[in-house]
Amino acid sequence: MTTRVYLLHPVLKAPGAAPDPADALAEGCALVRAIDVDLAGSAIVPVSRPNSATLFGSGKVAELAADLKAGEIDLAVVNRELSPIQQRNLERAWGVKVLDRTGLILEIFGERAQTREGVLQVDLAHLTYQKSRLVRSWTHLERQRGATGFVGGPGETQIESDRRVLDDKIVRLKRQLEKVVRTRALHRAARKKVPNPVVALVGYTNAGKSTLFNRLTGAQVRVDDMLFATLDPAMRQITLPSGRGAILSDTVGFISNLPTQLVAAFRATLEEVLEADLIVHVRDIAHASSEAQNRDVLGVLHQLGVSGPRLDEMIELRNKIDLLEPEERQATRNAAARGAGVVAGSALTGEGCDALLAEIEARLFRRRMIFSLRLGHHEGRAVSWLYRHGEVQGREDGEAGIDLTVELTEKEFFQFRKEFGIGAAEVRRTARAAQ
Ligand SMILES: Nc1nc2c(ncn2[C@@H]2O[C@H](COP(=O)(O)OP(=O)(O)O)[C@@H](O)[C@H]2O)c(=O)[nH]1
Ligand SMILES: [Mg+2]
Repeated sequence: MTTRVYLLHPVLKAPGAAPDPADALAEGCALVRAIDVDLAGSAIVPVSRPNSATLFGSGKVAELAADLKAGEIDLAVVNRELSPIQQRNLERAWGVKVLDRTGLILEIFGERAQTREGVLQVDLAHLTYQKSRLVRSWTHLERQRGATGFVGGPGETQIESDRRVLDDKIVRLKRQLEKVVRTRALHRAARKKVPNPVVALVGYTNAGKSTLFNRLTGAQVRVDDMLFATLDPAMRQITLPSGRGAILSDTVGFISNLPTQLVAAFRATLEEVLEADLIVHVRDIAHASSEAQNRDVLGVLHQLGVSGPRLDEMIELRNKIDLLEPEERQATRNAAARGAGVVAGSALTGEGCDALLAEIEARLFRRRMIFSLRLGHHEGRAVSWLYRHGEVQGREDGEAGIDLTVELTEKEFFQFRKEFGIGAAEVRRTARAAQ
């Protein structure tokens, strides 16, 4: 039985530029769809004066209680931060579990974190979130106790010891994280099991990544269920126009107004993108903030170390052109046709999907690229592999190892990495070779 979810998007009267409620609601829905639940309904709820105990006014709380009951809802998601008290009161009033925005995002990250580092970062964010809830409700209890003259008692002791347990866990996690960041061995081992090059979809939540993922992988049969069982469920095989295979990876999307305490966890889950052989940036070209979103994504990718030629290789899908006015749609098609690595289309109607697959194939398999890498003196087998398969254009034998500049196709490069377990992030693609 899947969990039935109802999404509530509260709109507070606030001065300044608030995001379009419809866009914000759509983003919230895409976030809910990112976890394994059934989105039964959603609503925009205007809040004229936020109630500190329940956020919504008492009439609204009662009205929503009836709606949730009628819809047989198990989980209500409020697309905004709730105080611990608001969350608890709403759970009591509605008789369902209530998750706020931070809690929802933590759920998504928890399901998606793949690397050891990603998992630890998410756990850390989760504990910190729990701890902040404890601290705040503790202050609240203390205030109550002050009012009644009641000092000490089991409540305080319990919360104090809960906090200590959380603190201990946090310290332990931080230590583990330090260790993990130093070694990438596990990561490499997992990588070697993947039989094909990996193409990662990045972009804002609600841009259409999962729709595209399902469209491109929908008709595909799993070649080896056992193999894929060990992979992220958001990774599936696709067949390119020539019949060659690749693995498509649907990553965690960028989230507007990401709570600051979740930034590290978000970046850690995105680090898998660094290991991908090719990145496809899915953009919602019909979104009012499309340009700002584009800048955000490029900025974060840059900070993660995706830059230079690796960024040049990235494909940009201008998605949702079906939502544009005919004239604008044609202009977007024309602009994409002129730009290298730019495809215009619609994951919903399927327009442009063949062009996208062709572009993926071209970038993965046809182009020869120049790679620079350093190998250890003991890695003679890897060095001779490169001489056999590629064109070695430069070699310097130094104390730290052998620096090689070699021309390979992406496919050959991928085979090399698979055979010798070298991460994509450890190699520099210095330039694109002549075709
Ligand atoms: N009109 C239109 N809607 C789309 C298109 N692609 C995705 N959508 C819709 O946009 C919403 C978010 O899509 P989703 O794939 O979940 O986005 P994600 O968060 O990037 O994975 C869904 O309601 C999709 O049906 C498109 O090309 N055109
Ligand atoms: Mg998605």
